[in-house]
Amino acid sequence: MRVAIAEARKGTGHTSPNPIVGAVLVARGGVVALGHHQKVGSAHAEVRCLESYGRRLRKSDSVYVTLEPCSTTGRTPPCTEAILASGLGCVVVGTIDPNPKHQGRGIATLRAAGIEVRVGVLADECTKLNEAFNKWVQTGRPLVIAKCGMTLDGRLTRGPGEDQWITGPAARRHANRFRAQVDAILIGAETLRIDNPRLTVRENPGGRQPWRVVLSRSGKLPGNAHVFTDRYANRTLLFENKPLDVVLDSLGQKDVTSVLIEGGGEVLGQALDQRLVNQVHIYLGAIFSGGPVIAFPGTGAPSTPEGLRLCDLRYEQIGDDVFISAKARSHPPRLQ
Ligand code: AOF
Ligand code: ZN
Repeated sequence: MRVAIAEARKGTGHTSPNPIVGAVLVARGGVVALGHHQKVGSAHAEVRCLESYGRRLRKSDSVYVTLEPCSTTGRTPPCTEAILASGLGCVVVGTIDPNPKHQGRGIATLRAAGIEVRVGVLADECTKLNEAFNKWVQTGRPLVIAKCGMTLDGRLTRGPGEDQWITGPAARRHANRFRAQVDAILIGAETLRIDNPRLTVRENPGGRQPWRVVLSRSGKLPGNAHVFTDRYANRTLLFENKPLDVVLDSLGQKDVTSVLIEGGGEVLGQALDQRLVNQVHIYLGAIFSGGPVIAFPGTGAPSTPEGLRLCDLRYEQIGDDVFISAKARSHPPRLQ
């Protein structure tokens, strides 16, 4: 299953709105084929794996797959049929497919046909492969990641000129590389006016350009901004006077499974106040600034227990800066 997980990761950033999935075929006592899902509309992991081996299998042969095989025809035929046709006898599944269309049906179908199915091998790791897909397919809303570069004292500073950056070049490249893993990058109108960002995946040649989403109250925005005029202009969406949760729902309907909020403070504060944030990516720059411009304003939590508690923290030093990634606890502890 570890090999299947590594195989699945080869699809990172390319399969949305489908999950990343990896499969490993074990026949005659050894690994004989690998396969991963590469792109929506193309063959699923198990099918690629079976096709690349291409020979008749026996009851003693097994396929390991990070996600339950699908059992209905979507853009591609059901994987359960390919598995049954192959002649193998055992399927080892990492995790159940949270897609309501599947959710256990593939496993039941295989068992009913006499295949031995083991479920839940490295289940946590397999589930974590697809956090965006898992949330989107169950709720219709994309996973929300709040990204912010801030000073060590939690402030934002603004230009001008060469020294405008809070974090160093390595941290900025790190942040840019992540863009190719999300389906949309969202900013507020104020950020567009002041920073005029490109929101492109320039550190990722060959990476997919995510949607660029701009929220504006008035809709009055500079028509010559990069996001409206560059070669990805058709990848920019403008939402006028819409609450953030409504925007998220309508992005979900467009098959956006993940959104990276890149500021400014107003949008980040709103997302936090409304408990819409699932993960945070914080870059702490090696600089103090003081002053009134804080990174996450908004109303704020009335008391510490009502704050957004985080888990699964990772701290990484990048140059002189610190990158912190974390997940919001899905069920904040209840007030006593
Ligand atoms: C699998 N193996 O490699 C993947 C699966 O439209 P389709 O036919 O591509 O089906 C998409 C759904 O299939 C997707 O929402 C998810 O539930 C499942 N993805 N299943 O057996 C795979 N990528
Ligand atoms: Zn499938």
